[in-house]
Amino acid sequence: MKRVITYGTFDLLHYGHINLLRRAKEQGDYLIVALSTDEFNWNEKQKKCYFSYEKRKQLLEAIRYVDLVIPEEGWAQKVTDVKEYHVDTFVMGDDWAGEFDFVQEQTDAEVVYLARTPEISTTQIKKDLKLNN
Ligand code: C2G
Repeated sequence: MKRVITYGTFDLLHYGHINLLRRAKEQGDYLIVALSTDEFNWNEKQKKCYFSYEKRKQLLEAIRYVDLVIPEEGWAQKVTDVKEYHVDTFVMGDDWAGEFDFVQEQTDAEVVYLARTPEISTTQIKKDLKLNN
């Protein structure tokens, strides 16, 4: 069974995320999503999530492509995650291209960067909502 992992905040969940998760699942048979915790988002990414970790986890677990959701609590867990979960393929959107090549050097996993879905982002959604209300 080919195991895939990907990381992210996934808040507000939108079709760009779904496109990523669908293509990540196509890389194997079992998809693990390491979901950024509220603390990690705030302390490391200065992102204040609209939905809490528990709510974002619930949303992700309802997606047919997702088999397991685990917490992402820090930048440094990727190599251990890949080893602990016997991951074959590490997937991220290409806005991260090159940032995680070390995973391929330090583990047996292949690192794959997939094209982001253009035009959609949480920032854009928030901007549009502000404009239209
Ligand atoms: N994504 C995408 N297309 C978009 C928006 C996002 O393909 N229009 C992808 C991103 O490239 C990423 C995933 O969806 O692979 C999750 O996006 P975010 O929730 O914004 O994740 P990010 O904050 O980049 O966190 O350690 C890695 C970080 O946790 C990644």
